[in-house]
Amino acid sequence: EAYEQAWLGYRRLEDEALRARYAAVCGRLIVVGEGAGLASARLELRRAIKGLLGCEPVDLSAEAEAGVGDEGAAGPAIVVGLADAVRDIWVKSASGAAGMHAGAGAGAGATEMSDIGTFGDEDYAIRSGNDGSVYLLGGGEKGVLYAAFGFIRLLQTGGDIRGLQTVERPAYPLRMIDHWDNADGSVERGYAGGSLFFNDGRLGERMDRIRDYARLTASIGINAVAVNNVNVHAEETRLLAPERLADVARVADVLREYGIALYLSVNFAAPIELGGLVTADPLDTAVAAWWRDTTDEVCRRIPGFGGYVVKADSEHRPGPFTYGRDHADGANMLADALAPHGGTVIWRCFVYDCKQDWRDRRTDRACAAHDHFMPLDGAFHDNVVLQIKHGPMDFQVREPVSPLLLGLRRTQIALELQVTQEYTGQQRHLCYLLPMWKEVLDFDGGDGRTVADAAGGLKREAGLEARGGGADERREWRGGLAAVANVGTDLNWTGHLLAQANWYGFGRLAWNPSASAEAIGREWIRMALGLDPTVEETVIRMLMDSHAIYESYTAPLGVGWMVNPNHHYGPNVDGYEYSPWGTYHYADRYGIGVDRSVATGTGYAGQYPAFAAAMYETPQTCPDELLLFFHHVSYDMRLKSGKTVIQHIYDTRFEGAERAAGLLTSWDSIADRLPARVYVEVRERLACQAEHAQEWRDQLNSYFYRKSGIPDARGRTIY
Ligand code: BDP
Repeated sequence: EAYEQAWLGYRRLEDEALRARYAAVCGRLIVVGEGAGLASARLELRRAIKGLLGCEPVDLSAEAEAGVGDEGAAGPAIVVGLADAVRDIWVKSASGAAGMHAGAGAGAGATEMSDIGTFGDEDYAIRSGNDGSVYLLGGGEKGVLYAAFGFIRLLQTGGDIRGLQTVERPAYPLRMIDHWDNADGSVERGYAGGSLFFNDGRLGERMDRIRDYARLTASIGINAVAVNNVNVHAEETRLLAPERLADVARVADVLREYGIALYLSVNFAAPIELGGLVTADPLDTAVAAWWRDTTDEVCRRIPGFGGYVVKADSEHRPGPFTYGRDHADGANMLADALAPHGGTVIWRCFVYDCKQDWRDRRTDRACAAHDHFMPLDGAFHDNVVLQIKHGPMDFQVREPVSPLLLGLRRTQIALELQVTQEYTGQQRHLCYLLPMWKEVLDFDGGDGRTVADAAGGLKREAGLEARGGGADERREWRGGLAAVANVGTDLNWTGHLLAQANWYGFGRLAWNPSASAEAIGREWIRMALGLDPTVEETVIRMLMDSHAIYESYTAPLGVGWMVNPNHHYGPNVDGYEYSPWGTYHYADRYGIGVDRSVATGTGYAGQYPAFAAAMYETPQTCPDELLLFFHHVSYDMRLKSGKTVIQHIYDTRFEGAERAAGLLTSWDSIADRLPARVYVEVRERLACQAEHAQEWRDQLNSYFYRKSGIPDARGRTIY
């Protein structure tokens, strides 16, 4: 059923004329060459054409292969293959040497293919031939697959398929999704049912669904997936055991057909827990040997294995600190084990003290990642990528950008985002995250080098040169973007159906970080909900407003953390205030916020490049939305908006709750334009959000009224 295929549902296009135009080209399919990626591309094209246009394309691949093209039946076709292979045939056919085209595409000059000689494995072109044929050309098999999905997207979004001259290259080599799935079938911070991969201890029971997952994931250009939780429990530690690898390999096989490399999250203490050694010291030769042997076996069983994801010395996870070693020692030891197989270590920088004394104001969790990792810049081996959360704390709805992202110049990095909505409404509330992610990617600290650049390794040569590094220090860049998955066994994948847009959007941004949040949102709407312009206009407004709405009824002005402990859903202003997690707002009767200035606070502001550091240093220059993240201020301080802090809190809570209710009204306005099931289930979530936003409003307003004693200037009811 289309519903269960998210944006690859391929419902029949309603516009008959459009269907006819597409069908004229899509009636014939020629796939040049063989291989798993090409097979996946062919299958997907057939499926899409059949669904969208209602006609099975005639597959002429075999005829084309045999060179028995029937010139009499000449007409446009879709020609799919590796750029090099197709070009060779193209050149031949243009010179009349072979009849490969089965009548298709002849006439487009070979010179137009000249630029594709430099294509990497994942790059692709979509080209129109003179007779209207469409050529889907990849540098490698992955490129072919992406070309096929790119073309299908054109059809789904009602695009013009004449005169195509598209060339696409991904901005980053690493475009990764991390699952926090546990072997028992649960998902840490999962809000869409259970694990797709695990079921009661077994891995890969739901192969059909995993295949659909691979299709969806490849369709947005994701090429790496870690299947298990970064918190690796005993059961998942055992995934490295030879008897469990067969299951892992079965899953990896399916992902590989879609150009996706499987990664495993590993337990740093696995040599002890699994290997029976007495230590996991990364500098111990027996430990290194255990990892080498284990990794050899993993890579033997899983061709194209991606590598390891590691959460070490964080939130009670074991790590190199236990042995007096640093994170470079730990990461490099694993990197050496993976290097002969081309694998990568994704080492997480979410390292901080989760047992701090809340009475001690000097320890600032926000400083931790920078403090731990900046001194190690340049110390990591070539196949280590440091994965850095977008903010210094933990995926709050508003945080400044992590200064570590811009600070590291000689280390490969990946920006870590959280698609699963742990702190952004848990897929019960609508929160389209792309506007926030775009702000992160575009942030530049004042010197023009953005986070998007840093994640792509751009402009880093300058840094290397500056410290005298020569060509041998320049390495192949492996970094990029990674994100925590928001999918599960729910039939619509994401619980809140509109949360699919975050999954879709993450992949599209990882492919091209300069695409706009709105353009990506519109694409998703067309693919998932159809081509009705009223639906599109309504839903895109809902998506684009939703992050601001969520922010406006939850924790104000960047302070964060006013949620219920543990599950993190719903308001609880002091829930984390007297806890060891480093998550405080310091509200008292005079004011609120965390002083992170250099002059009088924790010094965190000083971790930024000069321009940003100066901006954040004083309340006068700090942007309003981050004021309480950086400063402790009185309730009657005036913001740049002209309002006092307290009045801002009241106004935005009232507005936020109203606007949340407005989302429901918008959705209701398109009720009869949506499939009934989609309408009903999203409506239920929006109704719940509207109600819940009032709870947030009331609890926050009451708290701050009681703390400050300052009434609402507009006299609204505060309990
Ligand atoms: C926090 C989550 C926790 C994760 C942790 C992490 O609450 O479940 O294990 O991040 O990223 O946001 O390691």
